[in-house]
Amino acid sequence: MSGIFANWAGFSRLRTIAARAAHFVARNARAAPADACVRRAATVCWWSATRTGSGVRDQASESIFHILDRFHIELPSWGFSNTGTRFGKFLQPAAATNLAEKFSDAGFVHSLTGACPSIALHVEWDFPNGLSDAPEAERLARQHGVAPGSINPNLFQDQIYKHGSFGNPDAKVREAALAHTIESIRIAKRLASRDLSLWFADGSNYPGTANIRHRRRWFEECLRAAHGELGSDQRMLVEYKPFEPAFYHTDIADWGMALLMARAAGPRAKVLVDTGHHYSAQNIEQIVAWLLSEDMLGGFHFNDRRYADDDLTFGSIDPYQAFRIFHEILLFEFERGAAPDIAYMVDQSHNLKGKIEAMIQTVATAQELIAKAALVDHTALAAFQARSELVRAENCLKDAFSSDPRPAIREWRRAHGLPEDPLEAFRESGYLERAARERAERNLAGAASYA
Ligand code: PSV
Ligand code: MN
Repeated sequence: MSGIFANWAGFSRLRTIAARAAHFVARNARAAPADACVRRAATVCWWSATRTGSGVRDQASESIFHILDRFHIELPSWGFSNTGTRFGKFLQPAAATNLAEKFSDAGFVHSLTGACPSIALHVEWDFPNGLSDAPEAERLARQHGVAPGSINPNLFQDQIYKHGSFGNPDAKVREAALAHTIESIRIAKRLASRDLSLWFADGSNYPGTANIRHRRRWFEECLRAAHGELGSDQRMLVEYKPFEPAFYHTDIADWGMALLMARAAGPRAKVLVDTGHHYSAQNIEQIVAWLLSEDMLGGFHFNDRRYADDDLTFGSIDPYQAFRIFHEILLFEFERGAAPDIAYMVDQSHNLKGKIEAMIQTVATAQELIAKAALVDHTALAAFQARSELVRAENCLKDAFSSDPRPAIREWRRAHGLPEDPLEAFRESGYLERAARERAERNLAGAASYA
């Protein structure tokens, strides 16, 4: 037994709170018997007042268990290898140097967190020989206990993509980009991966150098053609990004453009929200709410940013923003009575932090933030919103955000036979040291300079 029931003072405090709440409920019921809203608010007041004590910790824990049981996060294969900024790479001796090591690292994170059953794969980086590499990925998936997740065509690195892929004015380049996308769909089918995840670097650097409307049409044509190749159980996710590498216009620069593109592509195309792909002031949770109400939210790439696409650890700069995103999703679920079909994925490449360590930290942070969001009292919130009780409504979010779900999360981990502290378990495991010994030579041979 822990928390408020663990000592008598705590128990007395709980009794006092409960008595006050009962009085409050009774008084409100007498004063306005027909006012269901006030009665509900009173009930809510009791619920929130006791929420800090373990009398309701059971209820809170139950909500947390319930959300964690179904909250899965996909890890990116590229997050385990040595990547860097365009100014260079700081090499980590333990970074993964091939697909087998990426599967091994992802599998190890899953074994410690119990929350990451799949790994996103990037075709160019993980399948240098295209479809013929798929059986090896299948074998590695079995060996390391993580399934192949979203398949990401690479439509930005080949020299032919200097002026774009689906938006390139040269029809031959568009054809090549489409052929690569179709091969990626075949890889996905072979691996029973549901989602084809598309991000385009297409854009231009100077005004007047590209016909924005023609490029949009070419995009729609290619996306529609690719959509036609999807299996009946597959989806296409269209990601947006405001700038970089293009610095004047980007063909799919924001959620509105991605939404229109997805609609033009076909019914199984949805929008992917990369949390880092927004300007600092943007209200991401509103975008999420709108996409949800359009049934167009397909997935997330989790990371954080101070400026834009900084690849910082999810929740490291603005955890309240991440919480508000989860809140919109859980509120939608509460109102609809069913969870939306969303692929949660990490998209982070750490140049300074240890890669596996940062991945575990990310997963734990995401679990904490969604657990907090699961503590929002939706019924109370609806009542307060209906009555425009602004401070009470706002506090429904703030109270949940400032609650500490970590004891319940540790309990959840214990209940699932997982280490209570996955980061500590990782540090004690010796995995990093072993990987560094085995991979250092290969990693150091891969040093690259900016120019
Ligand atoms: C582009 O910045 C992006 O977010 C896309 O999702 C790519 O696939 C990924 O990063 C590559 O790191
Ligand atoms: Mn991304």
